[in-house]
Amino acid sequence: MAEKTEGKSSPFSFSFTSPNSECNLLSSPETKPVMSGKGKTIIALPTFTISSSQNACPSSEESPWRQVDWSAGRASVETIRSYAPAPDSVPAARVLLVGPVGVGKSSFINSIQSVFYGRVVNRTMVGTSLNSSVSFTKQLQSYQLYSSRERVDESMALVLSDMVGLGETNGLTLHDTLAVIKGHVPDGHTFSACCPVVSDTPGYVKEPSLAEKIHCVVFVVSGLDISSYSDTMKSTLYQLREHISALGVQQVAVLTHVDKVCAKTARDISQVYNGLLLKQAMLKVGDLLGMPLSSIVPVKNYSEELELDPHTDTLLLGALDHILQSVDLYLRDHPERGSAERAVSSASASS
Ligand SMILES: Nc1nc2c(ncn2[C@@H]2O[C@H](COP(=O)(O)OP(=O)(O)OP(=O)(O)O)[C@@H](O)[C@H]2O)c(=O)[nH]1
Ligand SMILES: [Mg+2]
Repeated sequence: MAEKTEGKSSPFSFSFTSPNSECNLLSSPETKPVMSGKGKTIIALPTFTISSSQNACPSSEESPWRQVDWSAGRASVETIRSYAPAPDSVPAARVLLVGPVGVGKSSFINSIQSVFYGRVVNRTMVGTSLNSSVSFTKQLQSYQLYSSRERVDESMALVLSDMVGLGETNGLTLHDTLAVIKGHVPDGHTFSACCPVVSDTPGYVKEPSLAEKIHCVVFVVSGLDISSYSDTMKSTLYQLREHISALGVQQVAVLTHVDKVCAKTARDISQVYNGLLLKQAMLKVGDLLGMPLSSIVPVKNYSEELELDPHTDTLLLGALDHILQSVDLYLRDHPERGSAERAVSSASASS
């Protein structure tokens, strides 16, 4: 049981109750003593072992640790459907999904598109390669989201870019990823370890405009693999974070496969913020990427369903809202550049 010797609060000082019958606890929680700077606060952090066969879901507090309006539903769809990037900036928010192979990057795009389409659709190719360490997605592919099924010629002001996954031994390089973020890489480009993106690469964009650059990078990580990444992968992710931060580009992390982490959440997605296992998985994502918990959002992608589920939609929309807020922050921090570029392009258009 988590224990605190002094009444000082800590983000980690949550207590948990004994597992109830709803949540088959697999292994007894071990406790890890943690000491604060001057040794005044001692907190026992509960650690659990996640088994892939049965997923332990010890309940946390009585109330969820993050508040979600599960009834917002269609109202949120309408709000985000009419999203427009900060006035006077770019025609569409451009978001890149980055992450290890098979974590659900392509599925996330399909899931978001499904919410606005009103039924489960697969715009991106989802699957598994024969060699599971090789990414199924091979190219940079950008999708401007359709705003609905009915309004066929209307698109949203949002482009989600899918890309090759980061492999343990192969896959995307840091150099090529940064080239994509800076807007140099043409859509449809097939990545190859032996042919890094250079200025001679066909379609190379020499001077990308703000509209062509990535405004927010979404690190996608799977709840299934969160404890098993190698040191090489951890170092790749850290390096990426450092370089992307140096570019001033906003970043968000999305934790997928939450249904595989916690059985209670698998049955009812609205339980996502009630279980300790998911909170712990999100803390691990924070450790892996060096990100605060407030930058991490959990989702369950549509993977086997044919029908939409309102709670799954709400979680996906919450993640998208978080991403769009980051896009707006980025665009607000780059106002002059956008205005200058438009001034140049309108000048050249009128000459
Ligand atoms: N249960 C569950 N399955 C998921 C989820 N997200 C993705 N999947 C499944 O995970 C597998 C891989 O998903 P993809 O979307 O192809 O993953 P990716 O990151 O694009 O993979 P690569 O392109 O190979 O790098 C597919 O079988 C998906 O159906 C999720 O949240 N829950
Ligand atoms: Mg993919």
